[in-house]
Amino acid sequence: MKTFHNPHHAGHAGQQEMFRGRMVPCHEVPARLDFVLAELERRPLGPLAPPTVDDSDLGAAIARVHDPRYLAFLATAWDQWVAMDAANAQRDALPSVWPLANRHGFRNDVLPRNFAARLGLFSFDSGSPLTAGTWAAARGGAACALAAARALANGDRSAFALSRPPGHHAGPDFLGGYCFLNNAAIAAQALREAGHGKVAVLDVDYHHGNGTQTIFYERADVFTASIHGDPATEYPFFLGHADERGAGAGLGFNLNLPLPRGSGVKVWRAALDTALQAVRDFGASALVVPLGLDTFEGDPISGFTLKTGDYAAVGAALASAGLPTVFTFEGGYAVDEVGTNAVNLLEGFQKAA
Ligand code: OKP
Ligand code: ZN
Repeated sequence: MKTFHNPHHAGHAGQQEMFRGRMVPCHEVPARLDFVLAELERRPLGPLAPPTVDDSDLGAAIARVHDPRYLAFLATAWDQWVAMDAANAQRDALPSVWPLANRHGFRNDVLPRNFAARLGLFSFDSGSPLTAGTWAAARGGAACALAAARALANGDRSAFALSRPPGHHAGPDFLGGYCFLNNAAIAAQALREAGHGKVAVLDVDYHHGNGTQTIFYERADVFTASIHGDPATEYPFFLGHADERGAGAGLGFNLNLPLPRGSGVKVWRAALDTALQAVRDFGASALVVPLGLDTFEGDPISGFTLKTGDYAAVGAALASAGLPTVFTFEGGYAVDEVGTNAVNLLEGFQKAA
């Protein structure tokens, strides 16, 4: 399995996020990726390289998944932030005001003139700081996803897009949950365009992949499934319920498997079997796995209890789908263990594939 890693990831290093009523150091830190890289160097699964995709291809692949108005905002957001006040160059941009989208009077067609309002319009939480290096890092992550999809198109059976910030919470026109560009969706769309008629996304991060779900919600060609903490009590709260099954042409092509906080490996593995059966029934010819390791018992912000020794079997179960597979790196905040857990899963996949 080739790994494409993002050389620009460390340029995205938020200082603080809003967490339970106070500002705390960001959970989503550059060291997360460094631990995975270090473990891949100890236990190689294949070549490690930065992605090589040209700029116009990359721009086109991103624009297949995200709205032009959102991309125009994101590409210049940092400059807009600093233009408001030169002192902002030392501070992360965090939103502090949001429109209530479902209330009377919300005008999605009007781009606010104030940057703070624009940042609110395009985001859904106060935990996702936008920094000087965010756009370059997010774009580098999209390049990893595109390179991984292309590796499959060239005959590889699997590929790993190792990047941060993560992507599965980013929607067509919104950021949040530490995510800015949806790497998994970009990979899935690239696989569609490489000739796969049906692509499945099976999200194993602790948190519901609300961005990915939203991107493909009305489509029948990309089946999205997610196993996650029940949004009744867990982030991102407003999406991820079992009765969200897709809409329009996409009805029946979204599967949410919410599990109670505190769930252990037995319950989680049963949900994985359900999701894998649904992927088989759908008839996908390629699979994208948004790979979060925050299902781990030691994760500081999550509530499942999987152990380091469980992940190899999870990888083997994913391999049982028998599909060419792209993995994108998502959550996992027990930084010291995230590399071991990730490589355990990927190695388990590769040995069984
Ligand atoms: C990202 B991924 C809100 C912060 C709440 C956000 C968790 C994001 C998880 N102020 N925490 O799915 O691992
Ligand atoms: Zn997560």
